[in-house]
Amino acid sequence: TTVRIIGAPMDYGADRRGVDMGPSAIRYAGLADRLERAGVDPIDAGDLDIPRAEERDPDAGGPNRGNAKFLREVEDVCTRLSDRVAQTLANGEFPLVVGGDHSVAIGSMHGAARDADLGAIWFDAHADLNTPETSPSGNVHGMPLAATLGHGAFAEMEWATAPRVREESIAYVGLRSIDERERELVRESEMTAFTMADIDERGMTAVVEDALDVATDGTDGVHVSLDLDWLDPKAAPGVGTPVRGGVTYREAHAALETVSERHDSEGVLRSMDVVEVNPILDEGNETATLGAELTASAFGNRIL
Ligand code: DIR
Ligand code: MN
Ligand code: MN
Ligand code: MN
Repeated sequence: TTVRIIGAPMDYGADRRGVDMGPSAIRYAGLADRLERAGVDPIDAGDLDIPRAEERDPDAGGPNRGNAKFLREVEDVCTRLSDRVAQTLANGEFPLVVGGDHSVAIGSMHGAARDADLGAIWFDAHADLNTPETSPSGNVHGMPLAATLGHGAFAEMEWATAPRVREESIAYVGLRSIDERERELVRESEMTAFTMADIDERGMTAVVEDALDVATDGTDGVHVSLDLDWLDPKAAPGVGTPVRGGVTYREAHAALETVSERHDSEGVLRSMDVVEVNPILDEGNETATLGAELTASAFGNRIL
């Protein structure tokens, strides 16, 4: 497999500046070498060109956009990212998107679902289901799944909505911080939500096997979205919105190893993103290193 590394140094979607340095930090942590050792062929396609947020007006999108900062800029980046991802797949390569904040996932999934029915596994502390109408923060990184599903104002945004991603093909793993409006939506939706409590009770491997069943059932492939705040802040301090009580270092590896085993036997993986690493908040680049390690685990890296 050829894995094309697409850097997306986007920080429009998050409040804490610095997440735009995520792609550099993850590369510096040896992403390409680790992938090579895992047995795949990495090609580093460099970064998308993304103007600095300080040169932009967060409210330039206008009032009809609701409460969603830098939505115009996010649209521009995700439109280009979607094309890059779709092109990568058309060339028979695997798109690995390295963020940047989680709003990049809108573009990754849009591109990966252009010519395929796409399931998704969402490794995240958060539900990412807010819309410009419901968001308490106005940060688009809390909205990517709502955008993909065309909720609220996103229904009119073709650059965001991916009709070939269906609710019933989405599984959350590790949820523990959900806004009030999101809680109702997750309960009412056909998405499958495995919270931290499910992991406590059943163990990571069993939960991820179930998540894989959900995301592969009736789809052509699975998108894995890895938000580093999924992990406990002790293991991954370099994120903008840390939440206590997260996944441990070893549980995280077990999860991605489970994905890779299913991929080896059934070829289920289609695309992946690794997001929310903020080197300014990190300690000795350990969160970026973990992002690189976990990606290698997803592609088959093993202890023995
Ligand atoms: C929060 C935080 N729910 C928001 N979301 C984050 O701003 O909408 N997602 N951090 O990963
Ligand atoms: Mn997220
Ligand atoms: Mn998160
Ligand atoms: Mn819906």
